[in-house]
Amino acid sequence: MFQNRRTILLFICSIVFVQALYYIVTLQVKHNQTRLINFPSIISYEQGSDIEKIIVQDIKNVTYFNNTSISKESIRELKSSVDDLISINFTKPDPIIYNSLPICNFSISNNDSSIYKVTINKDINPFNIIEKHHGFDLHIGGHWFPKTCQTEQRLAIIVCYRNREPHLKLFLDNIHPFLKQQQLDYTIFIVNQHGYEQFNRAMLFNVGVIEALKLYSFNCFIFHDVDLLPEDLRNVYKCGEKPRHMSVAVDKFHYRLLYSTLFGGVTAFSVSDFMGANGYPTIYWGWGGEDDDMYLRVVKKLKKSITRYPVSIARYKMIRTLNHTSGKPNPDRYTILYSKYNYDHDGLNTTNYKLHNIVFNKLYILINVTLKEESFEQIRMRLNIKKRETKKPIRKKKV
Ligand code: NGS
Repeated sequence: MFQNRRTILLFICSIVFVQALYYIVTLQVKHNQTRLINFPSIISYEQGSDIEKIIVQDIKNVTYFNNTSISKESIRELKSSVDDLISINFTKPDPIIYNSLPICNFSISNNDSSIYKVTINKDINPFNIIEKHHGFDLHIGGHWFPKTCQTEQRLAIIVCYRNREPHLKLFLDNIHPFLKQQQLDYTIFIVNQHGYEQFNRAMLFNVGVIEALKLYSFNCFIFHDVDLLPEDLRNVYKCGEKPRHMSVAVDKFHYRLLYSTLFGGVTAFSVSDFMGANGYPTIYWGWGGEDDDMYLRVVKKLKKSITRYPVSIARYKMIRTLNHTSGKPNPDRYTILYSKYNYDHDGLNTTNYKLHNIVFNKLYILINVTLKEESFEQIRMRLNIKKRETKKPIRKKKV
């Protein structure tokens, strides 16, 4: 009798155990499954208005790779998606004509400051006037490339954005003539964060890269704050062997670098360096820290150093507030920054967003998204970050 009861109990226990095991395994498989990116398709084409635009379909809950590391296959997968998007009217240079052209060779003499000094237009013009200034030779979506020479780089300028229209107008009015003079193949992406969540500058940059690569085989990315305007034409918007910090000398800081590891404002990455760093972090909500994190990614994950143009060239004007207040400083930024979390576990591969639409304006491509804010507790649990006392950064000597 006793023997029988023990056998039945043992039998029930083993069934429960097997079921639990099955449940855990299926949960794990679900979690690790890679969801492929959806491709947008055109839903409407508005003509006749001052701002001619193509609106691209609403896509809900787009998820990027769920793998823990970015592989070469992932890059290839993104690049192959370019072909699928020929349907979108994104004008590209005709390869046959283009390949017969000489390589563009933009260079400027160091002696003649009247040529390289940029005259900044400080008037805030309406969009239709800015279009009249610079839109006449732009392809839809603000794509521009030289007609008389071929470029080796295809540049996407990714601008993080929320509710700063006067800044955007000044930015567009100034950046278009600057980039055309440098003879670049470029497109400007404005990644706009909807909703009431804290601003996440870094995640918006990742979104920009993911969406841009679906359109065209961009191989150079410049991540740009909307309030910075380059003042010197020798500050060439190209990518090099190493990630570059572009906004070295800003007028607001008396044209001096704030600290030697500063990596905010404007940065340039080749596509492979960006993938190699697993993009920007997604865990900085509110102001501060994400650029320092990116600096650490370059050094620790990519195992490269950053590069800069000289202070005399990498000069910028910062557009002053125009009634704009910066986001709330993130109280947990130092804890995250110094936690030594694994960069493979957060970045481009964990960039999740709700894509509302993509609008092909005359001067730029607008990407409207909502981001899902993670609490610090969720971030801590996900990345196994220990609680610690807030520590101020050690600012290194100015260089
Ligand atoms: C550091 C911030 C960076 C920021 C830099 C310059 O303290 O994100 O100041 O800011 N790092 C942390 O908070 C950890 S600025 O003076 O340009 O507004 O970019």
